[in-house]
Amino acid sequence: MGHLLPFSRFIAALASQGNVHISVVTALPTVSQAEAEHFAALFAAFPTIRRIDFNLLPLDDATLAGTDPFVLRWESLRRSAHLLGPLIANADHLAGDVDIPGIGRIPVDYPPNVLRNPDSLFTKQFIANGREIAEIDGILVNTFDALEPEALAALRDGKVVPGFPPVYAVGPLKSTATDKEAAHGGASSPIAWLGEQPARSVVYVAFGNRNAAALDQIREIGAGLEASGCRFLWVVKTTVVDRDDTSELKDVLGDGFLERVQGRGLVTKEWVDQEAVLQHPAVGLYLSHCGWNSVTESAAYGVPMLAWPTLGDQRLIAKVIKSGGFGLWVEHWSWDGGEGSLVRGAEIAEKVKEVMGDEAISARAKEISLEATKAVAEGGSSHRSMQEFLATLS
Ligand code: BUP
Repeated sequence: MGHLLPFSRFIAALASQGNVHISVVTALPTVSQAEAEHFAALFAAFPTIRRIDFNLLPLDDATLAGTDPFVLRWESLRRSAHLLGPLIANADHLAGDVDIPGIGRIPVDYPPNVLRNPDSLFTKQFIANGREIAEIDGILVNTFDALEPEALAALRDGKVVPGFPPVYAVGPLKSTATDKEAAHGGASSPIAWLGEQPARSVVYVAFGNRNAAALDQIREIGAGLEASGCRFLWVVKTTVVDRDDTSELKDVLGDGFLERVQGRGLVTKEWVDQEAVLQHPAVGLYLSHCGWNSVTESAAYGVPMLAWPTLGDQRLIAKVIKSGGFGLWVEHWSWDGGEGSLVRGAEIAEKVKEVMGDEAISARAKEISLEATKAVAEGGSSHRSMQEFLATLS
């Protein structure tokens, strides 16, 4: 902390000069809780600072057992130093970052990739729709004030576009009976299985409706879950459309996987009642693709998240998790299938264990969930927004 404090004071002094673009390289994982909290407070206080996560190589060296953790930190920095140059060089290529008034600077690779192509049909629709939005009567959003305070304030205060229409944040919207009809029930259902697991012990793993991972990535996820030692409930998708999926789980997951994890891991290709899963007391972490519904559901039920965005707007959504402090986003994890992009099981296991043991994240997730409950209760921000919206109809 003796090094970190003067550095962050220097950063604050730089930031107060105005018109200075600041990037801060944070070495991860942090050694102490105090350090983690200090970083979180720094980035919360200066949202325009670009954070570059420097994930240190793990120190698998038995000869160092018993060494002072801060000395070990120097050693891992020393051994990872060769990664720093490429990391910073890559950050330099972020030309094209997006400045959103009231929000700050968004790195160029957060918004959907397709928007970088001005000729794509999607980009043309996006721009035309964006212009029209400023003309409409109001906007209903499935979010709540405590989840996205800056974005909502920026829109409502006219910082993004002067005279922007009213924004009614009415979330989190809860599931209805029709959602549940699609989920399979009975004694072998995931909910029955969760009932047999200890509190906060299970990692729920699901990557949404349309994110089919490549087979080698699926197997690395399996290896990671197995190596983490945690219990897990994993919804596996191998095709973009479920009715095309004729594969057998045991072939997808590889020889002996299901037998090895029997009892502590449940793997399914079926649609699960995700809301029921997330509100189950046995669930302690959601490893997620960061679809917006999934994130609001996890926030509503206070489940910490490990963010692994795959496509579209999911990196922007992962940023909400990071800013909200209720999860961890390992920014270099991708699904692009490019050479070297495969995320290895060992790293997945390490991050799963890290978030499962992170009390600050868990406490923050609980806080957000309380905020969500307050928001929709009588007199809460979402409840009031809903009333204001209804009043415009009469
Ligand atoms: Br898979 C699955 N059960 O098994 P998102 C999903 N869901 O209830 P999307 C289940 O579907 P993007 C399952 O609770 C959420 O409400 C889940 O929506 C539910 O992701 C919804 O999270 C999924 O927004 O990707 O639609 O896959 O939004 O990025 O297009």
